[in-house]
Amino acid sequence: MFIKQCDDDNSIEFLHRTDIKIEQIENVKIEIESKAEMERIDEKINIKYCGKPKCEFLFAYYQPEQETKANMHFRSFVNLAQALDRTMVLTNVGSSRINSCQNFTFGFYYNIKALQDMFPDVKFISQKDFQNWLKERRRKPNTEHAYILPGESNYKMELLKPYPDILRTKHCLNRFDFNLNDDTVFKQFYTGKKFTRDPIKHQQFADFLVNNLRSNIEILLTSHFVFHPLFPNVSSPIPYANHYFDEAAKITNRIKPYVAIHWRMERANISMLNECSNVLVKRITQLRESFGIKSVYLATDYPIAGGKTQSQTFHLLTEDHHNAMKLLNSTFNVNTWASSNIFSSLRNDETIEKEFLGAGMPGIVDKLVCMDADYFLATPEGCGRAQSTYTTMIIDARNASMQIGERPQLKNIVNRWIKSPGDEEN
Ligand SMILES: Nc1nc2c(ncn2[C@@H]2O[C@H](COP(=O)(O)OP(=O)(O)O)[C@@H](O)[C@H]2O)c(=O)[nH]1
Ligand SMILES: [Mg+2]
Repeated sequence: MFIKQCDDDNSIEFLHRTDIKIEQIENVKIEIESKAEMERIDEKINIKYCGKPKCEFLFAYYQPEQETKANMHFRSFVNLAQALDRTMVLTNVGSSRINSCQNFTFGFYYNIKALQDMFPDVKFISQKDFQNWLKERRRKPNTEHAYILPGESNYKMELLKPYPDILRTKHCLNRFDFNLNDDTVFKQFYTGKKFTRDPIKHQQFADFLVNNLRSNIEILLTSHFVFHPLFPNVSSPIPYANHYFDEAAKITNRIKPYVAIHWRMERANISMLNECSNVLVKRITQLRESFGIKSVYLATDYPIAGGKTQSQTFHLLTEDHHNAMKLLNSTFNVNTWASSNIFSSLRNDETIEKEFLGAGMPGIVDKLVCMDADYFLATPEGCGRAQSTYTTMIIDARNASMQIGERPQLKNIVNRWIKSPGDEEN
């Protein structure tokens, strides 16, 4: 019976030696029995956290872009978790980011129930529960690491020298009690050039990724620097948590009927800003006359509440930006998230107040107010970042509402307040 339990060669060799005392054999027996006992305990812990004797997680601990893009990237990794039949960790959020260093649970930004409905086959676990699972585990689980990059002429994968220390310090992975060390397998993938242009190539890359990440490792850690979806089938954005809808409704109910302007000032042509503001003022005046619009709502990455810009990639803020805003503000009573007393019940907490004044929470409220607006004006070329996924998400939501007859107040989907050649009226 004892021999049967020995599944490693050292123990068998040990048994064949003649110089071993009885108590040493007893010690080995205890060790082996305790190993089996630990396995049993770990199985119970696994069942508690993932419903199975063995857990297999996917932990996409870092999304490289801000909220709208991070939302899309996160869905790519849910697709991957689904293809690999792994439980997806709901990474923390904050400051318009999704990554393991943030302070807030995923549910602070997103509606987890809606995410589950979008991906009924995928199991999810919160970052906190994932950490608790790791803490409880007797034998700490092993990891494998995958990093995905754009480029190279065709898709490929290579094995790299492990870099666990960077991940521990830079991505806060020292907060997780798993084995991440020089024995961990580190895979690096390249997507190949323009891999999303052709749906067949796109699918081939996705299959390559999935096939090379199939393993029975307990934890698959992933990160990337790819700006496109990893899989060709892209689902709609993960809906925001209910409290954003509640706060947005407080604003819209107070100001309707209203025109919402999304002015994404990042990357504006500085010499155009004055004209951008002038034309916008004229346009709003016309709209008020022709559509009986009462109020003006401004959503912008300009720091309307003072301090830093609302986009972390918006660095060049000049006197021209300030003057453009002054002109708008001196002409109309402009409503913004900063002039609306939103989230008042949450803001006595210092961490939430910091988040509230940063790029995350106001960005989500602004987006929802723009989706509901009677009339929507978006940033024209030259006045800022006209090609913005943030704006696109608003346009897509308004477009969908028009199609299904929801939001009957909508008078348009989107217009740019200065027309470029090729702009369509809608
Ligand atoms: N509060 C606020 N923040 C904005 C607005 N527009 C952009 N931002 C910020 O800038 C970020 C833009 O990044 P992202 O969402 O990836 O969209 P994109 O960079 O425009 O494609 C958002 O997540 C917000 O943090 C806005 O109208 N209001
Ligand atoms: Mg961005």
